Amino acid sequence: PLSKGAYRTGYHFQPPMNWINDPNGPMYYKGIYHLFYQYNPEGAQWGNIVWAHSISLDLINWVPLQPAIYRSKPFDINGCWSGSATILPGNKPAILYTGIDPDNRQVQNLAIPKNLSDPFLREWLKPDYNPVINPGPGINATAFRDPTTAWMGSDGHWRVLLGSRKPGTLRGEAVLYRSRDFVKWVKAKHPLHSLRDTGMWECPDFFPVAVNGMKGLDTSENREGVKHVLKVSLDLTRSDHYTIGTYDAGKDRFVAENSSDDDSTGLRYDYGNFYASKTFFDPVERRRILWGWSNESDTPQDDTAKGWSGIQTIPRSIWLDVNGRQLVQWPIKELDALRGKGIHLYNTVVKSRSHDEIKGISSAQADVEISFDVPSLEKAEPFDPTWTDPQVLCGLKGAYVNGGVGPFGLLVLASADMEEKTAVFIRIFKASNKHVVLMCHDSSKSSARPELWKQSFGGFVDVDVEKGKKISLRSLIDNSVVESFGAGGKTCITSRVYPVNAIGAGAHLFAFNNGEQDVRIENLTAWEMKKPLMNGL
Ligand code: DQQ
Repeated sequence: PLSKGAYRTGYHFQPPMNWINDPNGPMYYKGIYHLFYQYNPEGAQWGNIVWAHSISLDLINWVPLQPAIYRSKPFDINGCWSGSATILPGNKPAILYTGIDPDNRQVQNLAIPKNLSDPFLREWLKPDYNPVINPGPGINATAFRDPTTAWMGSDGHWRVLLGSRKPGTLRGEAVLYRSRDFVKWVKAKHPLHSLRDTGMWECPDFFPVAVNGMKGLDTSENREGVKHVLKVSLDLTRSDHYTIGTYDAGKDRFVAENSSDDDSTGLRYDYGNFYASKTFFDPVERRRILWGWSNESDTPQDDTAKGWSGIQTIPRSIWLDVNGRQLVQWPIKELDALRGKGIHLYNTVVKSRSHDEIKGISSAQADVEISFDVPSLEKAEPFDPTWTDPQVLCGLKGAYVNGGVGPFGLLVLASADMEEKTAVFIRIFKASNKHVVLMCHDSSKSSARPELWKQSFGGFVDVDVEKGKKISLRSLIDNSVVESFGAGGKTCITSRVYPVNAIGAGAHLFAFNNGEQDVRIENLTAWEMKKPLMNGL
């Protein structure tokens, strides 16, 4: 029998117990970072939702406070659902969130700090004039939620988006509201954006990115050299998708850059278990930071037995790639402070059809950075153009299906006998005019427990591998989490796994290569990760 604590994470955000989901209202205020999140104070399943609240100086060590927004008024008596913070002029934070009213309608409420001189923002007032936005005509009252951080247009009026679905259709939409004073909101005639057949859009996020450089922009910034990103969480597939485009501030419309992208559901922040994400602007480091929720993939009965469910992924800096086609994400640099004992390998060949243990650290809780050198692409398997879904391809061509160039990468949370292991790997194919790089998490052998959901995940990596013939991987391993970043953060995958033997001191780490082509580890550094202060534990 497993000890209850075996799957708790060491450095990912978690409260001591109970259910958590979406990150809410992240912000920086007077020297302190705030994170709120959907929380059930009464158990390890979703329900009774309030906004739990934690504060931090570095986004890594967290101190818990009392729930900030809880069910107390007719306009939120059945739940305080997701929403966002906006810093109003004069450095005054305001929160817009979805309340569930006595008729189970989704209404939007405003909450303001009781005492602006408290940097912890412990108490929040919900004025009696709430709700500030009611589901009006043309809106389905059970598909109308999750207000974004608001932004100000050049006319000095605020704008906010709400996730919705056009009544009687499967058209997802980001409904736009405008306000002069943040209290009285008027619906715009047209949604900012919508797309047929995508179902309910949850947790929209809309923000500017600089065309040049990695610096983040405050949400209202809009000028030459700025593009906009619209992200929505698709309830139908439980995955987060974003599109890069132009925001026409005059017409208040978002034009997706590539019309064929506009027809599809766009790009993914993370091709694994990652949902209901939200960004915020950090004025201290002038960066935009992404938070996302990673759900359990064991059973609800396991959640009850564990007494908890859900984590937040490591906050990631996010910026526009130099190629302008996608965003790049990287764990915030503050995480490096948790790196403890480390080992370093360089210039080591991983022979065809072999694996090598990476010894010298305890790897149940670790950070591994590795760069591979692929001497030749000659043996790359042919790419079938019908392979359009990388997740399906990772299922078909898993880590244990021998290939040409790859699969090569890491086996993490592996038991000593290697019966249990989660593979993080790269596989390179040859298409008619270029090479296609695939990154996968293969969880099929992650646990000896047969009842678990062991989905493989994958994404294509938009790199020119012919050029340097190099590719990097970074994996944040944390007991039941594997969070990986391919090619410097161009493709990210998060998985939840529940090994029986590969836990604690029983967890091992390997480099592997099931391709025909030898590959070389140019550099590998693996660190044990220390435990930060995590909500009182
Ligand atoms: N979770 C919240 C909703 C949101 C959903 C409820 C997304 O506001 O749409 O807990 O996970």
